[in-house]
Amino acid sequence: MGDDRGSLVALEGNKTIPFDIKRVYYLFGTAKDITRGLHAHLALKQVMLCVTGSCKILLDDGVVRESVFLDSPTKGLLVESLVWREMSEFSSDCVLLVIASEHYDEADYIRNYEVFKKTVEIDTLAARTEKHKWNE
Ligand code: T46
Repeated sequence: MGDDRGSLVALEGNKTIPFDIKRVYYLFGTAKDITRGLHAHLALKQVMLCVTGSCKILLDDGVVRESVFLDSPTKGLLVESLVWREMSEFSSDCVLLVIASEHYDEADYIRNYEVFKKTVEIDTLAARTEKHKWNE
């Protein structure tokens, strides 16, 4: 949305943001050579956007690793649960806004990559077993 006064972006739970919003936080003042994240979440879903500046987000679902460059306040990235994320290449003016589906809970974090891979394997196997049951 915008007019000759400037631009406006509205973020609404269960509309533009595809879940109930429980928490909003933002990262700023991160040095260019720093990598943050390096974890996945068991249940948490988030939408990330750079309200100013830019940064790179690497996403890894246990099979595919893909990088996305967030460089516009009109670009939002939905990160589902069980996705490993690494944020890097922060511009000096970067403010990374994160809209989260859950309150902060350290028990929801997987901070070890090998544990993450095992968790994805178990989750995939459980989903396949469930599907198989329905097909019987
Ligand atoms: C994520 C990325 C994008 C809190 O106390 N409350 C909070 O809501 C958050 C997010 C963090 N913290 C504490 C936990 C740590 O002691 O703040 C400290 C820094 O958190 P962390 O090392 O997890 O920061 P990042 O930048 O690596 O990751 C954060 C989020 O934690 C994470 O969910 O997806 O930003």
